[in-house]
Amino acid sequence: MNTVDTIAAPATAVGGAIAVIRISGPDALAVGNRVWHGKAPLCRENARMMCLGRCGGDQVLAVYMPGPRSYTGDDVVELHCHGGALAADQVLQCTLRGGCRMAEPGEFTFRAFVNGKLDLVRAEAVSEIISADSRMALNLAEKQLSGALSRVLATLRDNLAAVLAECESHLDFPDEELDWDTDLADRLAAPAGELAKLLAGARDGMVIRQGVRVVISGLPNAGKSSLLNRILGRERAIVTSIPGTTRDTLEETATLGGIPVRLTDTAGLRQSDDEVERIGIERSRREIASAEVELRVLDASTGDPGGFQPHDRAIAVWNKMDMAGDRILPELNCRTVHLSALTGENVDSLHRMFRELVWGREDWAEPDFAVSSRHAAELEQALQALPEAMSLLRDQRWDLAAIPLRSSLEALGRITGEYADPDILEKIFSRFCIGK
Ligand SMILES: Nc1nc2c(ncn2[C@@H]2O[C@H](COP(=O)(O)OP(=O)(O)OP(=O)(O)O)[C@@H](O)[C@H]2O)c(=O)[nH]1
Ligand SMILES: [Mg+2]
Repeated sequence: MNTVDTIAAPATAVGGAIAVIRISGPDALAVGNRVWHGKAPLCRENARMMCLGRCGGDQVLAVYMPGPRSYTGDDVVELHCHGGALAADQVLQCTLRGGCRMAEPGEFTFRAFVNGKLDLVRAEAVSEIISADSRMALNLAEKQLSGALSRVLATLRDNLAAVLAECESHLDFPDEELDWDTDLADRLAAPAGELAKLLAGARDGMVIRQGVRVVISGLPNAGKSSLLNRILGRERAIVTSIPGTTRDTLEETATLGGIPVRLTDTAGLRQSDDEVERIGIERSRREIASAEVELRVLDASTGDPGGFQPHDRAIAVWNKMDMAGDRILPELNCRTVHLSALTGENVDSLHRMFRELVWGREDWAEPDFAVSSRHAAELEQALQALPEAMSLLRDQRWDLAAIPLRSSLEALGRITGEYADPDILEKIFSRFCIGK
């Protein structure tokens, strides 16, 4: 990806009523006017106004957004044409013949980053907004795009940079009797605490971004597939009164207690002579072993816990409570809910209990920011360097103390993109979709 070509790509997905072809770069205006013709050419006077004209034989609305006040910071022209793969492609081909190169995935946002419109953390948020599949993931991405995390990182960087600057001035004026700050090492305590706090939020970030892998397990006929359907709000899995209905594992994404989850329904656990069912049960066991949370469905109409071994990542779900009558159910040594997947009764308590299990407490509130695993790896490095810097500062080894301080600052810089190396940038932006 370079920043001198003029690039073009569809900015909308195929299948919409309208398609937008975006052009960005030094020749955007020239290309726009080469392929689009209206009453007047696009120019400064009609900038940011929708102008009706034609492109190839089609009616097309065009808008010119001069840099630097555009998404990319370059000159941008957008052509809004009829949706549909062919109509949009015809306009795109015109722009390519008119002098554009096809944009690579994320290249518009890459330009915005290079032009200083966004730091890397905010650029990453753009892609997270597009891929968000839960309300919580969307909220987090929107806050990150608005700069919530960037501001915290900037303050941290400023504090570390101030200590480094002072450390370096000791080197520059070693013999001067200046009014030295004697507590330079102590001034690293607050940034270290802040880094540790950010790292503590990394798990929240992973849960919100990637979701939790949840397996629904239990004896045949306990109501596992009914529970899956109830959580999804649609008849996804086959439900019958015949034990052994589900044979293969079945995975769906959903939200449970507002948390994004990948839910796997499994074949009921039992001894079976049927080869297909045996393979299915083997898959069930693998899923149970690898899931982060197990929802163990138990049939309250029989009261049989079916050899379930309670553990702290499990929720025991006594299902079919509508048929339990006044049966006394055995106490299980783990989180337990009583519900009916058939009637929906008390399913909300499963949502609540799941939230509590995942967040570790009831009063958890959505964070304003939570770092991603990429950020966390860099934060670890930034934090690890500080104890050494502190001890060298206490020994007044200014030259040596500057080294871990700089490495800590560089790690922060790799998060925001100040120091990011081209390979990392390439990797991050290639995950974007075309046209973003
Ligand atoms: N009364 C009542 N019946 C239920 C409830 N949940 C499930 N059932 C019934 O129990 C039977 C088995 O339900 P499934 O959801 O297929 O059970 P499963 O655990 O997926 O069974 P397998 O796939 O065979 O392992 C069906 O007839 C359901 O209608 C419930 O809460 N109350
Ligand atoms: Mg089933």
